[in-house]
This record gives sequence, structure tokens and C-alpha cells, in this order.
Amino acid sequence: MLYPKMNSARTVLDLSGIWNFRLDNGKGFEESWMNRPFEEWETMAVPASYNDQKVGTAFRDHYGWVFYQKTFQVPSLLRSQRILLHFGSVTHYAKVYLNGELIAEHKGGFLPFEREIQDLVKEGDNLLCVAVDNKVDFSTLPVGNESAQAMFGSEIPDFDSVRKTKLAPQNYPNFDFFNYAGIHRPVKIYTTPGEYIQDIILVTDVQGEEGRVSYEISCYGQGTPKIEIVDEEGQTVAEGSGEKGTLAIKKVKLWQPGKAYLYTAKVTFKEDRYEETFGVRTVEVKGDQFLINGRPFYFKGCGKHEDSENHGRGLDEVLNVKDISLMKWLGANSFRTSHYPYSEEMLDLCDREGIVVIDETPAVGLNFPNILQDWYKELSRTKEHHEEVIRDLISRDKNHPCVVMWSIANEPDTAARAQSAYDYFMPLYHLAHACDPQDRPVTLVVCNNDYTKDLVAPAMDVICMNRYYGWYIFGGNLDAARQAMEYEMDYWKSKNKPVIITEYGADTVAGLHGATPNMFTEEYQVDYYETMNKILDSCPFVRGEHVWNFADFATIQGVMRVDGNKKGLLTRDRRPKLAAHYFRNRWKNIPNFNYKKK
Ligand code: BDP
Repeated sequence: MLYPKMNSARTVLDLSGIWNFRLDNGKGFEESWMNRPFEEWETMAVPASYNDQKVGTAFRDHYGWVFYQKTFQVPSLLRSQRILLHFGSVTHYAKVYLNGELIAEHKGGFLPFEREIQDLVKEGDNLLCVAVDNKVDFSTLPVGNESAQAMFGSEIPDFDSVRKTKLAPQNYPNFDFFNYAGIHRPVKIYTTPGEYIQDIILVTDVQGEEGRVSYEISCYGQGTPKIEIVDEEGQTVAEGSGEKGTLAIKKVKLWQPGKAYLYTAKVTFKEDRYEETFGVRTVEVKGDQFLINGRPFYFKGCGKHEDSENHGRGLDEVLNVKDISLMKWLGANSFRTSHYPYSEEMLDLCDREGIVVIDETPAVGLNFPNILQDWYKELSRTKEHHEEVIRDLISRDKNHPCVVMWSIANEPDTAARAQSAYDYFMPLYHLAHACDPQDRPVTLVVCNNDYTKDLVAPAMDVICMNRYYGWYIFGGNLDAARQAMEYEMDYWKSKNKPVIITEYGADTVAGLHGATPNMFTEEYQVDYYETMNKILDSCPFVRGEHVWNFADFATIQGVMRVDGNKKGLLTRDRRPKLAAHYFRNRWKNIPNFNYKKK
């Protein structure tokens, strides 16, 4: 699916703005709210989460369906075109109605979907209604618990006053970020000619000074597509025609981390045209090295979230630009789209800014060792959806030069049910490889568990691990944390694979100081990172450090979280804590390439 772009053959109309909105009171479907304009409504901005746009727990903690409505007209001069309705993402389940008719359904809150509507739109007003469900359970990604008991397990005390309390249905996410919901990314109407370009696949390689671009163009209709490669100065550097081929770019300028260079593939097919930007670069894992353009790369950066005040998880391009600027200020060169696919707008920005991305599926929360005997076997519903999101993610992001690796999951249980985990994840690992025309490395991010039992982590192309010695394990005792981390690193050094620490961190309340560095103080966060970084520096096979987290972020309420997760180097409103200055100093002195001599 090509991202909607406007050019001389295609028009894009954006339906962003204020929509009419209703929380379902249990009667939305029964009373067919989708069939006619709401009689009563609230205003709601799109794109954004609905949770924090209004005051009160009714919105913040709503469980189940909500309904959005918007009326639009299609300009008559577009009526001869193929017309599509495109959603960047709706979290987590969407039913789309046009003039009362159900025209699309989509499961999964972080990837786009669209539907042709030229035969469905009428003259004058068209009523668009989107019903959105935020429920998470064992069949969704991310995974939710189906009951409070499942979530809190033995922590719920078993005595009358507790047992007899009726809990209203609510979401029990099995993940540590607020379950924001709504229409999170733009809704667009766009047109193409009747015969059109369906997809473009670009794979690049480098031979000496020459870049090679293999292309594959799929079209609807009879005819021959043409392709022209244009450089940043607007010069045509290569041309070809046909559905498949390989073009050469002489004296190619590479896409480099921190130094992006983008070419544009201008594709034409009959009346249709599409411009796809791309970079020429290679990615490869060799022994324990991660090579970009043949040189050993060192990942400096963070795990993140799409998360901010008022917008929740909704697309916020101002914030995206600011975040990349702050990453550069920190001296970072990369991040992981923890724990779900980020917007295409963010990936476009990273392409332009030269920021390296590890692109993750929404498979987080596959971890209930205490609840089900062998839950991998019971999760067939998740597996099917898991395959679908891997396919759709790679299909969406395949041409982005910023994406250098796929992460198929975050912190599943890979130790307690080691063999089942292996049987569940290896087919997904192979699927990711098979789906990617560029065949990038594939990983899965593992948690702080009994690593000696883990069969999955060592089977990945890159071993990615989240480690919390000094926080969840040996919290407050950095000497013990150091010993545990050193001991564990000794285990990984023999695997001859790159290791990236994809998360490590300590909750830190901005402004809380202590000459004695106790947990939660800004000083403890710095001491913690200094302790861990000394170890990472001493391990040649450690090829990257991603702190947890770039910024503080919202989570479910609970005794573990004081107004959200506070492991950010920055506060939620992007003010630096002490540790941000510490990393700025460190990362400015770590080069992107050849950091670890070997
Ligand atoms: C890791 C998770 C991440 C959490 C983090 C934490 O991958 O989502 O936010 O721990 O507890 O286990 O801060």
C-alpha cells in the first residue's frame, strides 16, 4: 500500500480536524448510531487519542467502543477518478461505515488500511462513521489480560470484601504504556487514475562507486511502467522501464547514519505517477558486527514511545521534529519503535534526518508465565494476527533506508517455556526474512530472565536484550548490579553475534536530588548508567546501547508508577534530566562507526 501523496496525477484530501464523537454506552450498535448524524455529540480532534482531550475518567478510562462521525463531500471534478479512503492507524479495532454501510474493518492499532469508495460516495454530503474499540486481550497485539485476576494473579488478596467486589469491565493491559485509543493518524481521501501504480519495491546495493537499484513495480492495468531516478539536485541519474529491473547510479551518494542522502524514484504508468524517496545503503550482520555500508555501526540512542500530553499517542509532527532534534542534541544516532510500528511520517523524517531505526511490531505482552500452563500453545489466535502484522509492517516500511532491522516482539517469555517459545517465534523470524525484499536482519527483544534457558535470543541475527540489574533486580545496589551484568556478559561473548542492549534504565523523578544517590534521584540514574556503560564499553561484541527511555511516558495507574514511567532521560515535556547531560557528553565522543576496535 503506497502512502497517499499528491502530485499531478493524484489528489489528497485530509479529513483531519474536529469530528463529532460519542462514547458508547452499550447501545451504539443496537441503536445504529452509524446510520445518521448523532443527535448529541462531543467534539474530538483527529488525529489524536481521545483519552486526554476531555476531562474525566469517563474518557481517560473508557472501556470498549467509541464512535466518530464526519460529513464530507467529494469535489465533482474528482468523480471520474478512483477514490480511496485511507486511515494511517485506528487503535485497536475499527469498523468504518459510509452512509450507513459497513465498508471496512481493521484489526491492529498501528498500521494503515484503506478502501476504494468511488462507487460508494454520493453527490452532496456523505456521512462517515468510524467505530473504534480499545479492548486488548489474548487475541490482540499488544496483548491484554482478560480479567483482573489474570493481571494481578496472586497479588489480589482472597478474602470476602475483595472477592465480593464487582469490578466494572476495564482494560488490563499486559504492557507498560497507557492504552491510548482513537483515530491516531490522519484520515485521507485520495485519488488515482483508473489504471494505477499499486506498489514499488526498491532494493539497493553498492559496488565500488556505483549504486545498484533493483526495482519491482506492480500496476493495475495493461501497459509498461517507467522509472526515473532523480538525485537531490534534481538531476536524472538513471532510467528504466518494465515491471522489474536493475539500474546503476554512477558515483553514488550513500545514505549514511547522521548524513542522509535521498534519491527519488519517479514512477509513471499511463496517466498515473508516484514518487518514492529512498536511500542507497547496505545492511549486514557479519560475525559480531552490525555493518551499515560495510562499516561496523554502533547504536547510540533509545527506546521511545509515541506519547505526549493531550495528544496521547496521536500523530504530532511538531513533537516528532523536536524529538529528532533532541536526539541529535544528545548525540544519539538511532531508536527502536518500542513497542509498535510508529507513523510513516516519523519514518520519512528519519530517512531525511539520517536517524537509524529498529522497527518493531506491536507484539508486546506475550508473557504470562504464572497464569497459563503453556500459553504459547493456547495463543493460536495471537499467532495468526502476529503473522499478519509482520507482513503488513514490512510491506509498509520496506523502502525506508532508516529501517535497518525488524524486531518481531518485545519481551516475550523465552525462558520459562523455552521450547514453546522457540516453536512459536522461529516461524515468525523466517516469515520476516521472507517478507523483506531487502532481507534486513531480524531480532526479538528479550527480557531480564534466565538467559541460559533462552533458545530464541541466540537464534536471532542480533541478540537484543533489556536489562534492569540495578533497578528491578538489585535495585539500589549498583555493586551487585555490576557483578550480575558482568557475569551475564561473559555468557554472551562466546555467541559470535552482535549484542545490543535495547533497554536499561532507572525511574527518576526530575528535580529529586540526593548527595547520596538513592533510587529515583537524578544522581542515581547517572550512577546507574555510568556503572552499566563501563561494562558495555569493555565488551567488544556489544554493538549498541539504547536507554530506556527517551522521555517519561504515560502508563496505567498503579503503585509501581507515579504519574507514569519515569525512566526518561527527558521529562514528558522534553526537559533534560542530569542523565541527559551525562549521555550528551558520552555520545558526542562515541563515533557512529568503528567504536569498538576489533
Ligand atoms: C521493560 C519493557 C518496557 C517497560 C520497562 C520498564 O519492555 O515496556 O516500560 O520494562 O519497566 O520490561 O520501565
